[in-house]
Amino acid sequence: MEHTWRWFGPDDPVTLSEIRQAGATGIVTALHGHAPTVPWSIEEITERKALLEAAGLSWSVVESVPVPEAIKQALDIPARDRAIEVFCSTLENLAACGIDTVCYNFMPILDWTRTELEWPTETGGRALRFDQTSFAAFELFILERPGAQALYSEAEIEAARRCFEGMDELARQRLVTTLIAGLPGSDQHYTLAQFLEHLKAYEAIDEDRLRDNYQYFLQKVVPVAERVGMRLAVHPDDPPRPLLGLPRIVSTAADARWVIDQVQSPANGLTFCTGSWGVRKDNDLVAMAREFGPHIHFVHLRATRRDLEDPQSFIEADHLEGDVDMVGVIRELIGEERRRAGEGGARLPMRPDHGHKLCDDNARQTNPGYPLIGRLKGLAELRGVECAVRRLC
Ligand code: DNO
Repeated sequence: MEHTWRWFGPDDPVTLSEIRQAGATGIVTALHGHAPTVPWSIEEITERKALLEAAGLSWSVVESVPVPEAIKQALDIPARDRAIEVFCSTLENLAACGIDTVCYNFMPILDWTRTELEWPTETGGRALRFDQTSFAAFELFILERPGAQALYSEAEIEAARRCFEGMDELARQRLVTTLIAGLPGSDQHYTLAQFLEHLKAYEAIDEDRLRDNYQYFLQKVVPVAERVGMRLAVHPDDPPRPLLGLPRIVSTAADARWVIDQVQSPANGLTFCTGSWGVRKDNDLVAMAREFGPHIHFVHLRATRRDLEDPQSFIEADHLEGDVDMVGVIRELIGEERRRAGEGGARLPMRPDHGHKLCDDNARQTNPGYPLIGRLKGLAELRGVECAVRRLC
């Protein structure tokens, strides 16, 4: 696999030189903060690419080209169609610059979601965590989302109330910021009032309707991607289930099958994110890596561990110590890579996804989930597994 590393651009406290030292050869990045209504220009893309190449790295994958709400909601048809045109122009310009893989997601309003960014691990590091009770406390007692009570049992509401009452003002504020002020990569920041407004827009959009909107998007975008030699890789929902009454439609193996079936094309593929898919016990990741192998254009390797008492809560574990059978997944991916090599085919970029804050990571303000040393450790462990599997299988 090609070893890549997510970099958030010139403002990322982790430098390109450090990334090379960590052992990555490819960069995963985007023009973060770019105006969503304007295509990325050839000049802007060329400039960013040159910066990476001057550091001895290549621009391996774009993560992400954002899919605007106008496309996901499709409530204003001309605005939706304009947004799709912008998305397609960005794909064309990226392809013209020699970039061939783009990750995106189709999660309504919120990208990935966590309730804790500094959860102490047993060995003294800091991890990201999703705690279902804290999340319910936010939804029920801070956001006070109309209709939310119906989604919870009495016992869950009671636990959420106790959790809410146990938090001081600062802790409540921190939870809000963590949930809706934007984790890295999402480029979206909301106040509570704006957030409720956005949620309202989804009152008329159930799962079927969101699927229709996604299908329309794929039917328009995939042919353009195929024509310019671009591989699209949808990122799964994180966590992989509906939140806040919003539909989520890329959470299971059946969903992945659905995506692939909408438009049969080598351009229509997946980001195989073990961390996101792996939160669900009913996702058998080894079987999924085997089944979807030819459609996997990009790989995120990360492990989560579900809580024993509440499997809806999870911690981001060490890369090899979560619920996922990481060795089994890597074995499947290497099998896929060998199959591709036999066909003279496509590269398979992977990145160590997220990492604990370890040692000197605490001395700098890196993006949540994206410190240097924690990811360096993750990459080293994953490369070790890869190397052993290659030798032995
Ligand atoms: C989190 C990431 C996500 C991902 C997007 C892809 O660390 O995996 O933000 O980049 O969902 O569009």
